Amino acid sequence: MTRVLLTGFEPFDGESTNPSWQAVRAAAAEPPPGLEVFTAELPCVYGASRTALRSAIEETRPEIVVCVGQAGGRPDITVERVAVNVDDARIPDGAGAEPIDEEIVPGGPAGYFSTLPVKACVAAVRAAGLPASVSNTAGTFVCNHVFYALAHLIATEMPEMRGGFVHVPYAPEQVVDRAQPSLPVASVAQALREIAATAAVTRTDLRAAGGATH
Ligand code: PCA
Repeated sequence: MTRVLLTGFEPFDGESTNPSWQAVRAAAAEPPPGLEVFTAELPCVYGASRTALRSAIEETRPEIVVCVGQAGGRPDITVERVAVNVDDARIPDGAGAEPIDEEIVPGGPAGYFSTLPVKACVAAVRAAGLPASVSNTAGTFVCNHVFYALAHLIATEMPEMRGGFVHVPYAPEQVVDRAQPSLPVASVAQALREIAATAAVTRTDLRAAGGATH
């Protein structure tokens, strides 16, 4: 059995739900064959999110970590390629903090690449009939913060672990009164199962185009 930790976030920005945590729970309730899936809900707070992630990793000792967050406005499941060493908040976090251009790890590398096979994960979600693409930015809010902290942990302390970040669209109930894209939580959960199962068996990523011109 491959040990997998899936994390989601608490609601933020005035929302009453966060589809990342809903989908993580649904995915873990019916884990793919061969995977033992653990879950943790992270606060949408700079610093505290990272501490909670570390505690969950120490408790569950996963081989693979997939952190998941809501990216309202994106139409598809996006597998993040890169985390950057900066906190630059457009909105306050759950504790009211609004850091501007602060390093997440002082003196750390400018960026880290995901250690998940991002192209293979995108291909697996598409093969399951769901929309997915590679994303080249996880933003500079709490999701990027957690992704960078995870990648730094892997690079400096836990080299045998692999991990990355996946952003998911709004759930339909969040957008009933706005013209915004959404995906049912059950579909997002299926996509997370595909990603976890693919990461567990794929060491060398697919060589497939997944870039963007802008
Ligand atoms: N999305 C936010 C933080 C929490 C979440 O679910 C982000 O993309 O940074």
